[in-house]
Amino acid sequence: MLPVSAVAHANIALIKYWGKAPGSQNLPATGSLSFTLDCFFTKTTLQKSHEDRFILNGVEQTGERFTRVKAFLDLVRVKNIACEVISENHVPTQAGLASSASGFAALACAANQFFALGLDERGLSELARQGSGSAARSIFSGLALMHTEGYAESIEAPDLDLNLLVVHCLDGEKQVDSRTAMNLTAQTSPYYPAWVASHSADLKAAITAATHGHFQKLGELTEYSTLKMHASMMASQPGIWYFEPLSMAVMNAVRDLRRQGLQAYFTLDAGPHVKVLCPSKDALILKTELEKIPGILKIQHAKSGPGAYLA
Ligand code: 2P0
Repeated sequence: MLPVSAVAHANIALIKYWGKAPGSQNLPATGSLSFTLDCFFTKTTLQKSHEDRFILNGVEQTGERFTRVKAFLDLVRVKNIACEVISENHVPTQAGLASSASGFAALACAANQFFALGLDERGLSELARQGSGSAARSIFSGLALMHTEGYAESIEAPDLDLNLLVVHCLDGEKQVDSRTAMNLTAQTSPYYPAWVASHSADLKAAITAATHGHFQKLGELTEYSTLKMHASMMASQPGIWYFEPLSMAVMNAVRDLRRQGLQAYFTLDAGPHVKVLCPSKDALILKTELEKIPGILKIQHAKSGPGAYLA
């Protein structure tokens, strides 16, 4: 068996996934809508080995990270073949920038070829989901719609000009991983049922906005979804928040700039970084203005990225 390499790009949800359906299949409690980015990706090589190993950015992984990769291999391997998984993350690992999405999407794509599984895009998406929910969306380019049934599909939005400014607010890995945080939210937050109950209306409205090219409406729903998600996790016991003072400063600046006539909407995931949705015409001026906030580490301008592919 020859080694197989695959690349998948990270995605950022505009309408968030936060919480799982009961059961062991890693099905989401809600759908979601995401945007695959050009600038962040994972390249993964799968090859036969004498034992399972996971090497990430040149470092052999143990503990939870290895356990999740091994469990994924158990789903796909044939004839008990042991594998070495060698990944290069061109996205900060565990910083709330969707490294598990690109990671498991790349691994699913490589495994499909390596073990000759014969999966189509939907099958690949379902497989990637079992590694990480958000990974199901990274199989696709541009906008991807995740269904509660556990697979994603591409959404065509020809009249939308989407850009994300990724504003890096703090170095380092997050304190609480998203899986732990979403499970705690589901178990303890009184606002979680309201999050789930109100989600499908947001998702439906966002799909309509995207497919009709209504940038402003999609932006408003993007901010709404992220604030609802964070509000529900803040009401967990103990409360969880990923915002840092700089994150708040960027969120305030985005709203100020919007009042000045620019089109900009923020979203935050399980980390302190702020992503700002904007059209191309406003990207440069927004980047220039946001870079003036003291303490900002860097701002990357992301556009639509490709779906997962063999490399
Ligand atoms: C999302 N996040 O929709 C949401 C928003 C983070 C905040 O999906 O347990 O790593 O592996 O299915 O996909 C992060 O959670 O969780 C995530 P698992 P995942 O992008």
